[in-house]
Amino acid sequence: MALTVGTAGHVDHGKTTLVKALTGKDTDRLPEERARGISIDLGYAPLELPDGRSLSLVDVPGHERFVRTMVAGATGIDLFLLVVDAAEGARPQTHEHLAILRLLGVEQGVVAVTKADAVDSETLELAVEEAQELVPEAQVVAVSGVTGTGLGELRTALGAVAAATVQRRADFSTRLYVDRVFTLQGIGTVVTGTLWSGSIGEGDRLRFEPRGLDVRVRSVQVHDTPVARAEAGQRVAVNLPGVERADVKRGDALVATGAFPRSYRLEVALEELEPIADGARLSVHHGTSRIPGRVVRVGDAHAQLRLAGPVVAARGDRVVLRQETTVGGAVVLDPAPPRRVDAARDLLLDEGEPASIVRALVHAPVRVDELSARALLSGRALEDGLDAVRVVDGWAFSDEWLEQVGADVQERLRARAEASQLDPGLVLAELLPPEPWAGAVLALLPVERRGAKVVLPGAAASLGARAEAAALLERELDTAGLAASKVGDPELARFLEAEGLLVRLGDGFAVGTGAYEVARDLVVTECGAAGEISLARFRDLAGVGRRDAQLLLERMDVDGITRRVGDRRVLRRAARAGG
Ligand SMILES: Nc1nc2c(ncn2[C@@H]2O[C@H](COP(=O)(O)OP(=O)(O)OP(=O)(O)O)[C@@H](O)[C@H]2O)c(=O)[nH]1
Ligand SMILES: [Mg+2]
Repeated sequence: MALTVGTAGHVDHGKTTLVKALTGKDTDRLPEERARGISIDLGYAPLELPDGRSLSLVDVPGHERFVRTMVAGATGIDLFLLVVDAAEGARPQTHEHLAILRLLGVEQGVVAVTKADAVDSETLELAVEEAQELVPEAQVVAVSGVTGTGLGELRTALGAVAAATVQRRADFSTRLYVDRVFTLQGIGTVVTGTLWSGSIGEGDRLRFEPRGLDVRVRSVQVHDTPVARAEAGQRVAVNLPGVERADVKRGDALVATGAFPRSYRLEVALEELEPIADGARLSVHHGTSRIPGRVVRVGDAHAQLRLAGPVVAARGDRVVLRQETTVGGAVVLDPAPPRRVDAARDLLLDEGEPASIVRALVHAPVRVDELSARALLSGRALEDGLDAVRVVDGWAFSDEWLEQVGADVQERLRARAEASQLDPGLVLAELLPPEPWAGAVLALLPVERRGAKVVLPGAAASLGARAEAAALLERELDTAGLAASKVGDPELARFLEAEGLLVRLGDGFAVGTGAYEVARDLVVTECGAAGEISLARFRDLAGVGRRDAQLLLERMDVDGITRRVGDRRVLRRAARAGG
């Protein structure tokens, strides 16, 4: 498991000197850094430990003007190496860096009281005591970057802490925040960063967010050594052909395509060092980026950060909030929340239970793959969370939502059944909104699918109050014989036809089923003898008026018995064969 250790501490307290003493590498490589004798940008070096473990070391600048850079370096680290000058003791950026480490959740580390060679033993002892008070949970080691005193003990201490540290965020897909971009002659653009999660290998297709630029990885190095695949926690340099240097900058994220949302809002749990007012404007430091933002407070402990630019984050990420100084930090609850704030939802998200998170999110149906693409849950946590909901066809539905929709749907079907006992069903489009999940949810609702219709379980069409009207109509049709009767209730007509009691003709007319069969036999017989039948001939044979004869013949056309040829009809082949 690869771990990264980051320095911290006040300007000039000896961080870079100590890094060089530990690793042999001078990370102050910029001409301006050399000229001014202070660090300006982040420096990187591999650190080999006595137990064979190798760590990545990030050296940060201590000057108060470069705290922003320190934060960018510290977001990717697992352990801290806090450096305190034995003569000076803790100074403002000692405290601020320590606060930032705590806000970022970097709780494991070692304190080096350095420049031990420059003070007397009494002063050194006092400095060590003070450092121990400042960071009670960490081991304090007295060292000198110049004489090398204490370096062995410091390495051992770092090894012990590393052995006890578990890498965070390992669950998510590939994600690297760019801290450097440069061009190498004949090679092209290279970006570097700490790989937060996932892995990066030759040939991988990844995406730069938030700009949405698709790239292919040509080669990968870890601390200047080529590797086939870099793993989470490592310092990685990625060569990207076809990418212009100007296309990418510090703060961008190199991620698995579609695995993380791009958002202008972060829903967070606040950690305040100073009171942060509703509406406060501040800098939001996330990954290696810094984005201006505004705080919308939600309840006592939560907030929505509205950002001036897009951010690519995941649930559980830490951010640092700064104005002139560091005023607080926050833990991301939802990296792409709806704009409308909801205190109850924030509380649920903050509970951290996968089940309550899924419930908070699945207030409406959500695609399962979207839950992971929104960087809210992954791996085990996602599986656990999905146990709390119902999943059909890749859609997740919460029990609460299902209950509500189920009640709603039953209510509508009940009303329909009352209004229309003859046809108590509704088609899907009449029952549910035209959403992509409408088909999937049906299986979870207390309803029955019957053909194209949805009905209440066990519902059957019945005549109900219309039974009397039906009996009347039947008698009327009986008396009318081949003459067509007008039926005032089309639904009833449809129902009785389905029951085999009548045959509907055009214009709302109908005849009894027996009468229709008689009429059909007349036609078939006549056509058998004469080859065809005219309207007038049929009218005479049936003994009905012209209109009724017409309606009967048209129905026979529809039924595929006859076919019109001019003003006559002939039998269709099927009817001929059958008749
Ligand atoms: N005597 C003595 N001098 C030291 C020691 N470590 C650092 N120095 C001196 O202290 C000064 C600052 O050292 P740096 O290592 O650049 O300090 P830094 O913490 O990296 O400073 P920034 O990156 O600008 O915050 C330099 O002049 C170093 O030579 C030490 O152990 N003993
Ligand atoms: Mg330095």
